[in-house]
Amino acid sequence: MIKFYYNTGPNPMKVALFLEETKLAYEAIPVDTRKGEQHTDNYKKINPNAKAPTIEDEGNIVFDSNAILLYLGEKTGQFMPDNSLKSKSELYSWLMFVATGIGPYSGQSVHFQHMAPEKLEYAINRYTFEAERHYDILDKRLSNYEFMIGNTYTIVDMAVWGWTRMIEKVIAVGELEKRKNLKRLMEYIKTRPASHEAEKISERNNHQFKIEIDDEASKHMFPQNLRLK
Ligand SMILES: N[C@@H](CCC(=O)N[C@@H](CS)C(=O)NCC(=O)O)C(=O)O
Repeated sequence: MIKFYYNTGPNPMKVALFLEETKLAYEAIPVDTRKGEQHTDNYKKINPNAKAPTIEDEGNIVFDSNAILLYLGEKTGQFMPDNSLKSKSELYSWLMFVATGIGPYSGQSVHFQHMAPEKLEYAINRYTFEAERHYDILDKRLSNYEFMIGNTYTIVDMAVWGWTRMIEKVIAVGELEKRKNLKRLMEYIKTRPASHEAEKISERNNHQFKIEIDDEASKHMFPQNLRLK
């Protein structure tokens, strides 16, 4: 059975969606990053980057959400486009665009608006600008295609879903409404029972994650701040 190390952040949620869509058997194992569980030696053996998610499957360890989606997509053959090089060119390009663009810019945009000890206008402007630009690119792509890769719902749509669920926190309230095509994709995924199962993963498993971002949580999640003192 797949071991799925997760928290309820946008990156693990993409994987939760895939697992629920495919109904693969899995055990959900919480990694409470606000309590520092990502930094234990045991966890870093399976995720050297000390973040969630990670999976263990048949002796294989895969970390990084988009790598996990690709691994599970290839393993099952589900939610993947056809095997042509043309489809692969699109799959790899858009999956990496989400991994290296949407994810990091969204993360920094949330950080500087909602987590940083000071409101730095320069940083907020840079990251909200880049986040807006990246979501516009998704919206434009979806104005030409029903899904990110043509007419098929794939792992790329799941990767997009993970962060777009948070767009109001990433940019501002009303930002999904401004992007009608992206909104259409989000509404489609909402009609799928798997997305609701994914959203309830911690509740179903009775896992209680720490909610407060207090000094303890900040110490674990933003270790760079120690250098400021
Ligand atoms: N590139 C990684 C990023 C993973 C990531 O940032 N995970 C967050 C949850 S969404 C986390 O574990 N944060 C805890 C920390 O930064 O200490 C991926 O896509 O899996």
